[in-house]
Amino acid sequence: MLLRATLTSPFGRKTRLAALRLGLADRIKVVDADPMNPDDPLRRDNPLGKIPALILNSGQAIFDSRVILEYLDHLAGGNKIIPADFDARIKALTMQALCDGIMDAAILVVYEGRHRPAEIHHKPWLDYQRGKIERGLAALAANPPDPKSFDVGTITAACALGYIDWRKQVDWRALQPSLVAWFDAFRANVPEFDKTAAPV
Ligand SMILES: N[C@@H](CCC(=O)N[C@@H](CS)C(=O)NCC(=O)O)C(=O)O
Repeated sequence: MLLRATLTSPFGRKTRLAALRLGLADRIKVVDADPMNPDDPLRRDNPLGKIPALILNSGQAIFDSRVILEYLDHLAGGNKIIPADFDARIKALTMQALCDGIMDAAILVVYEGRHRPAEIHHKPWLDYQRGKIERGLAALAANPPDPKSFDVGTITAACALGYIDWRKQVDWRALQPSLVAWFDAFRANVPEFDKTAAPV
């Protein structure tokens, strides 16, 4: 299978981390993708031009990261990163949605700097996105999942914190100090997490 992604994408990291931890990484070749390049096959495989996209051996392309995690869970036998128990499943999926939303807002903050000239950066828009990040982090800190659990919720929470650590859209460690212990506990429990960090 091919995974169209970059090593810096937090959504790509969700899928690389899950594949590594589930013992599926050797079945997946990561191919660097450039969403901005109209000639990149990414747009053929995902009309939205977003990464990650997983190309199955049949040629079928699946996206987004949530669907890829569902697929990896299925390949690994099920009930591995998406709990079979209904209540646990809804909880994990909601945690994933919360942390995907934090990452969406964090990416928009980065894109404002990357894709728009400095003279038209719009502070209210950046504040609006940072508000989502900060409220999301507060919600995560108020009700953190078990850091010993490896599921779509904790995977996404860790990838969100790792991404904001790197890009510094907000100072999450100062805003939510209790999450530092959570993050450290997850990293200790899941050594594969640090192995999937963006190269420096
Ligand atoms: N909901 C998507 C979000 C993916 C996403 O936003 N990926 C970013 C890179 S981290 C991207 O491809 N951005 C390019 C664009 O939005 O055109 C997922 O879960 O995979």
